[in-house]
Amino acid sequence: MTSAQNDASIVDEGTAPHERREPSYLAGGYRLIDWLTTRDHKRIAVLYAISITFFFFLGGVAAALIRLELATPQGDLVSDDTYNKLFTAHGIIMVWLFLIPSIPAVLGNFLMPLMIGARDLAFPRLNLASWYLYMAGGAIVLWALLAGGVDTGWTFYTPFSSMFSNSHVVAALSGVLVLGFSSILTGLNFIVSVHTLRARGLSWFRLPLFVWANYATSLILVLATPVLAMTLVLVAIERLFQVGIFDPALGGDPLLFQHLFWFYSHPAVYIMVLPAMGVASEIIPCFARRPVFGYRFMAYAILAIAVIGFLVWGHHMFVSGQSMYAGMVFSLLSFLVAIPSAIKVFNWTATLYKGSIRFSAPMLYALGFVGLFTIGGLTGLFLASLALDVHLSDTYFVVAHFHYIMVGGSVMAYLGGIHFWWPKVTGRMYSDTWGKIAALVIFAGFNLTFFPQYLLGYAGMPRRYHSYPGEFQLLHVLSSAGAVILAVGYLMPLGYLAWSLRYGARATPNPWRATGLEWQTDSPPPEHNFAIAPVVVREPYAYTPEGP
Ligand code: HEM
Ligand SMILES: [Cu+2]
Repeated sequence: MTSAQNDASIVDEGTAPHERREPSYLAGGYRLIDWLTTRDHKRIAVLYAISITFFFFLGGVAAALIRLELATPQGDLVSDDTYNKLFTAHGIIMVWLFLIPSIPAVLGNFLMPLMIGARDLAFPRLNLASWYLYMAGGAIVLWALLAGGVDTGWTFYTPFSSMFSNSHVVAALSGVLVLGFSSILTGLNFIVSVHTLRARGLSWFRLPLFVWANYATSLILVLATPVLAMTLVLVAIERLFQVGIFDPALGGDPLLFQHLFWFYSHPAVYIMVLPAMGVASEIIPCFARRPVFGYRFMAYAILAIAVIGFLVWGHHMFVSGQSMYAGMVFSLLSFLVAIPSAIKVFNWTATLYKGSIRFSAPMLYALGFVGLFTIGGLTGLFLASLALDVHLSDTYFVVAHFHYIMVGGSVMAYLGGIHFWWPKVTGRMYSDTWGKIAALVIFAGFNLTFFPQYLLGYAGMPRRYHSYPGEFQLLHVLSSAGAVILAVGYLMPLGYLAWSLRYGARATPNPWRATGLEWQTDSPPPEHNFAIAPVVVREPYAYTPEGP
């Protein structure tokens, strides 16, 4: 594209690109086999979207049963053993089958090539292979859960997992291992693509923050996931061959497992939240009609979070018996990671300042993300304080903390991204009113579900128990009631988004008057993304109150 065509207003009028319209990526072959053998990053993104939506609702069923059990103090709905299996299934599905792939594999796959002005990712076949690995890992995990389940918690703590549990630990581990390879390959693909396929004029500091976020996430995926893979293999070896690695009775060290597990799993929480930050950074400037505040700081903050995130794993082990001095260092480093996170929150807020804000559905989700992420992050600081954590560790306070970040934060942002890019992906507009209603229902349901859990945890309710003293019941009932509202909220988009596929108005190339390259091509984009290779001549987020 020339600089003139790069001006979104020209594309908006639907002139040049519309006249010589290439068929959209959806038009090239409708059969199942065309989809299952596609190498188009956009179709692979759709495959991922369908698969992770399935797992999201499956994990949701487990959550619903957990909340139902906790509505009464007695452990009466399911047995203690079944309850253990339920929260393990919920955790494994939500972390590895939904949250880790959600934004990178769905929105990232669809948008990374478009945003950097490329025809596809660097390795399209590898991209398809990642999806097959994801499906294989999902099938193995599903088998483990259906064949009798796993009762270790998603954290697989040893020596329980390696020596004592009578459930399908090895099968579940194997599934997660395969899922790990899927993430590593996606990460690799993104890294190589950003380095080699950027359009002419698209220097690093002109990249959309969504690209920066997914790039940093990919670095974590590639560097941390192998540690998880190795750790899972070690657990399987100890379990299958009684080689002493983690079990003290065999001469092993149980804390070694926790170090290795959290060395992956703390960075993994940033795999879940950095892409969400990327989504918010696209939506907020667009609906405030303002350039993102402090673009470079936003990019550096992403990198800082990715790097410091590797140094704080020991904050999950304050009560494990690790050295007090280690605890102090991990506490300090955990406070440090809050600084770049806070910079991002301040900069999103500053972007809104004097903006001409439109509260459309994607914006409501993005603002919900910022608020809920902030609450989650701030309560992380409570947990990072050594003395407080002794009181709060393994209570519902921790459960509330990570749900505020992973559900209030990441899931909210994922939904915001789905609403923002839905016209681009499908070529259809959905009802903004329904989008807004769903966002509000989700926001209300979420807070009613999880805020009481902070109070419960502070009052001493331990996590992973299926019965509890009667005085906790009121807060538990509130939480379960909130979960019903939240479930309704999550089901709503399924309805109006599906409806839009058939009856929604046709989307123009750039319905939100956004500045990213992905809006400079048709909705839905042609198979090779751009009719003419784009040339970037401007800084990102060149928003003005009236025009693009
Ligand atoms: C300001 C940044 C953050 C700080 C200081 C922080 C601090 C902590 C601490 C100290 C714990 C351990 C609590 C305990 O076990 O007693 C914890 C648990 C947890 N955090 Fe955070 N956190 C932060 C951000 C995040 C983010 C961004 C995510 C996810 C996207 C996250 C997800 C989790 C999870 C999943 C757990 C519980 C793991 C488990 O035991 O199952 N945290 N956090
Ligand atoms: Cu952590």
